[in-house]
Amino acid sequence: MCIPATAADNLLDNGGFESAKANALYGYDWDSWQCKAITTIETTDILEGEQALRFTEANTASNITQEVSMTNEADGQIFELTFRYKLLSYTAEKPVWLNCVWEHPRDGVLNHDEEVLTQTLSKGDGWQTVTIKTSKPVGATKLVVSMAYAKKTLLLLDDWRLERTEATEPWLTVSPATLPKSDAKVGETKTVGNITIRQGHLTQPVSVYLTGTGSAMFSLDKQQVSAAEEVVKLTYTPTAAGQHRAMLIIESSEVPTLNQTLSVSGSASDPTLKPEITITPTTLEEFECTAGETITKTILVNGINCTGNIEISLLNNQSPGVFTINNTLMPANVQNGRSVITFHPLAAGEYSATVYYQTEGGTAQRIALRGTATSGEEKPDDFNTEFVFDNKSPQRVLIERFDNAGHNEQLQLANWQNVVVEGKKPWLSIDELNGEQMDCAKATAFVSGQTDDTEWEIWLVTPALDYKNAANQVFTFRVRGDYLFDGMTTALELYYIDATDPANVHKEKIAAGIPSTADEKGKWVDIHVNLAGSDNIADVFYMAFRYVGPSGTNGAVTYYVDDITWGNPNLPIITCDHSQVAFQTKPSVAGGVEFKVTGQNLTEPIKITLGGANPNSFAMATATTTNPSTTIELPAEGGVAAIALLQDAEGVYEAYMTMNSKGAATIRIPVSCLVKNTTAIDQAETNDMPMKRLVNGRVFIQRGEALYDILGNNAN
Ligand SMILES: [Ca+2]
Ligand SMILES: [Ca+2]
Repeated sequence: MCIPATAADNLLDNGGFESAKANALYGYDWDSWQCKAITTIETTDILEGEQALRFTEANTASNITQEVSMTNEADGQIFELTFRYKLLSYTAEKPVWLNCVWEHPRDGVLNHDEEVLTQTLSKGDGWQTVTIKTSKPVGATKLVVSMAYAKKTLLLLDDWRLERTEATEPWLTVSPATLPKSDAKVGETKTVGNITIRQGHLTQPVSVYLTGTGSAMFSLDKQQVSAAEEVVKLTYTPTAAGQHRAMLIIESSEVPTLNQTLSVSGSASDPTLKPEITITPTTLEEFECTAGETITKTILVNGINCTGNIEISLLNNQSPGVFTINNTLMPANVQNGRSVITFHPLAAGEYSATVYYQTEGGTAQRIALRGTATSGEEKPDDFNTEFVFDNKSPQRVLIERFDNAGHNEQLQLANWQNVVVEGKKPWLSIDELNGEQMDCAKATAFVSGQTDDTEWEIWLVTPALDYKNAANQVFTFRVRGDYLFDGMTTALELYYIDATDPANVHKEKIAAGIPSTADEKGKWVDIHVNLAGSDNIADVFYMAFRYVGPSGTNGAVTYYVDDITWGNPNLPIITCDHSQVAFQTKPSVAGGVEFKVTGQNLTEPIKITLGGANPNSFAMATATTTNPSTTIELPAEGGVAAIALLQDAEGVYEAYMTMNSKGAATIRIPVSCLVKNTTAIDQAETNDMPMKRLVNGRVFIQRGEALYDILGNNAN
């Protein structure tokens, strides 16, 4: 059992001024005290121990100061600070005063207990004792204990104390707050740290234990602490090479809110194995930028079985300062250490260098660096301006959803082409727009603050596609146009490209119905282009989006494209059992037709809306709707619905039903109803044929006396 540390431990180092070392400049150094005055050791007029501090000369005003770390003290802990001093001589009206402060790592000096911490001290006769109390502000890490004195003040100091006053609530502190990573060889034992655990007002012992995958590699010299202050030793004895991690838990079963957890990690090497450095990636593409710009690339470094540090050096660096590295040393068995290489050319030209990663006994790894800088005046050519069709590895399936898009960054996807034929901005990727998740491709010729009307032409070309071997021959995409206006000259066009003969590339525009009018702006539209059954399509072909339009702020619009697919075996499709709906009824008699809609691979419900010439003359209902409406919804798998009409006037009523669901091509079903006094329905009735009735807003089917709902259930 340790001897309990009492609350009355003096937290000041050398508070009794018993330790002094001769110093050529000021006479003596007093350990942790900072004192820029000439002092000597007083051995007769003392209060405590065998000596006191004596000022022998004080030509300037100064102070005597000690910084006390408070990192491991409980917030709110009250401290008692006792100063004992004897004024030998002085001339100032205010010869001595306190100048103590609490400090916070982020906020600096805190305005806390100022009235006691910065008070003027009495002159008095003989030894004076001043005792103040101050509490630890939340998050403070340091108390600066300081007494200041005026010019020509000579003093004796002895027996200064900084003590904790007894807390009344349970408390527990652990120091240090973090533990360093340990390195050891297999079979060796290294001390990770000595952890000081302090506590008060706890009646049950505090448990100390290790947990986690690597905990067997670490050990503690005790499992419980109950003294006011106890030190627990944590050691690392790896039995196998590798990285080891564990958690050190300091747990009070009594007051769980006081529990603390420290991460413990160690790295073990086996001296019988060859040290190895691995780097990712192992090669870097050329650094390209305009002179004056900066590009960085990061290499991840891992060391295994290394016994010495990993040294990083830059060799063959002909133009020092153009290529630089962020560090020259990494710990022996670093895990994913970040070695950042910076390219910062100040002039146009070509640059090269080599980075070496080496460790004692290991094989060095190297990466060749190449960089090209263009002069600032040149047109930036960081995007492609030429098409390259290689026809290699055509894809049977293409599903591009632009996940993990950047924020208005150049769209770069393997095997895709992003080509600026004319203009200054390629296709971009965009992650979000005004809070809306986008993750799609974007094309625009909008340039803020510019009214230049140069015609831009920018292309996004898919990878090579396999026509014959695809599961289906349907090319799909979603598209949305923002800022569309009637009469605009900007267009987003869909192209089919046959590059079988690269010297004679054939591009053909396909009418796809991409939104282009003001009332279509801001709405996503799913478009499916079925290329099945065409003899004219090359075995290997490409699809492409071409944005063309004026740049600047005059008339530029923005198009977004997402979910581009080819041969998608899980193609979302909406089908309807009617390609058109036509029926007849008499004035003031409801007529209607039910229809069945099927959804395949849909993730969202099917929405059916009415449009066309007389949409409001009709009403639709599903088996579950009570009020027929011009808008209904069926579940993603589809279902049965009905469309009906009830009009007083004779005539032909026409509309169309639009059916859509995210990802599926929108389908349109034309609807027409002839309202006439003598109709085929009359004949049907007399012949006891089934007919439709709209009863209380729902469509029913009447067969003789029996009434059925649209799902065929008897409704009598
Ligand atoms: Ca003393
Ligand atoms: Ca997307």
